[in-house]
Amino acid sequence: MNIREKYEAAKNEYEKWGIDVEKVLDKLKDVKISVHCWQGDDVTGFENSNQELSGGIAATGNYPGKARNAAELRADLDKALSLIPGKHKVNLHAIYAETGEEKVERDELRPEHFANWVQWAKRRGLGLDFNPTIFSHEKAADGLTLSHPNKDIRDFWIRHCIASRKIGEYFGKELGQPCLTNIWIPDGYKDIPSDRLGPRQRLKDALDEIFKVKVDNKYNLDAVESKVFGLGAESYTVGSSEFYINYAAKNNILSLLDTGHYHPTEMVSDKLSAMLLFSNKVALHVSRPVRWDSDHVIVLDDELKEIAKEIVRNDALDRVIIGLDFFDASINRIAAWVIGTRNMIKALLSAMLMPNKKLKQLQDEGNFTERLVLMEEFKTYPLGDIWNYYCQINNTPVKEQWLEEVKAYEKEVLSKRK
Ligand code: RNT
Ligand code: ZN
Repeated sequence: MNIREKYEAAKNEYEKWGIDVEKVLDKLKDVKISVHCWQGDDVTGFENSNQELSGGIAATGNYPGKARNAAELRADLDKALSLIPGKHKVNLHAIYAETGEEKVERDELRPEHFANWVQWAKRRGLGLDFNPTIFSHEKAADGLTLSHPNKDIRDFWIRHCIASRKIGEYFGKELGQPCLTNIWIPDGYKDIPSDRLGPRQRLKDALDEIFKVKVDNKYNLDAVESKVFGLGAESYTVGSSEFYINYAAKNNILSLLDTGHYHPTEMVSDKLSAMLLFSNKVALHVSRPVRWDSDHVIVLDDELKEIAKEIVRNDALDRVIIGLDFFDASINRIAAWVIGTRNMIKALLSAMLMPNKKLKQLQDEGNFTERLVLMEEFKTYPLGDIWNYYCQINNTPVKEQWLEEVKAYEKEVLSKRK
């Protein structure tokens, strides 16, 4: 049987459960994943400042061929995106600005420094998302930024965040789809703090300053990302989950949940329904923490599938903004993008191909036996045959065939970068 025939056979099986497979594939095509540019260069950026990656995050490994400038990063993204079905977005950080010969401080960044990115995205019909970069900088050297006791340092980062939101607005205007501008800061303490309230008060005031500046939310959506701890900030994180959930709710901005930013048995999949009851939109950084916030490439594991089910079952595909956040420097970086992004899409497809209405009904009837039977049996339904067909009709390689293209690109392009 060829791919189409296998698809027809699989489709029949799903249709027995009332699942309209064609409709599912149509719907899936409209789902945009925000692909993070920073997997392509291990979160280095192009500022040319010799700053080490800081902020309590780390990319480990030294696989050859990382992008050394924006043109290379865009070429690598082009390669990766050509192997991923659907039209997506690319997520940038302020350190990916192109300022030419001029050294532009982060608080002075302007839309024009991202004109090449916009032009590139426009030609390809891609959206762009944005992040101020509040780490890897001399003004973040002691691990404090927006909550710093020193007002000059806080003000610098406040200006950077305001500048970033304007860049986000520019992206949204130019590309005809809103940009998500997400603020994450590393602020915290290695050891037991003697004042927990002070830093949080300063962060709250700094955020108030940042969001006082009106930016059209037709073009730019603001988000804040919480965290539980970072390397060197094990005892206290200023921007904790409670802090940002409350801040976002009160100020009508988005909460961004990163799947690596909670205690190991605390699952983002379980948080989505609660968030969605109180906010119109919620944002995600889908990552894979292995023992800590290690940012491994996402695999098709139970939690990824559970997150996808929550989005699909709650009919929230247009309310959950799905962004990726992993950076593995020990494997081919293009492969990392392709593996992770394809997995995210595959997880959504898998969730859409479940008898969700029936499962919900069984729960309400208290029929937990049948609920478990169906959930388990669906795990071996022929998802792969539907997925392969989806890849084929979207002109992307089927199954592991895409690796051949990555290997060729590695040989022709990546291996020549020194
Ligand atoms: C860090 C946060 C943050 C970063 C990126 C680079 O723990 O997850 O989102 O990973 O902004
Ligand atoms: Zn994140």
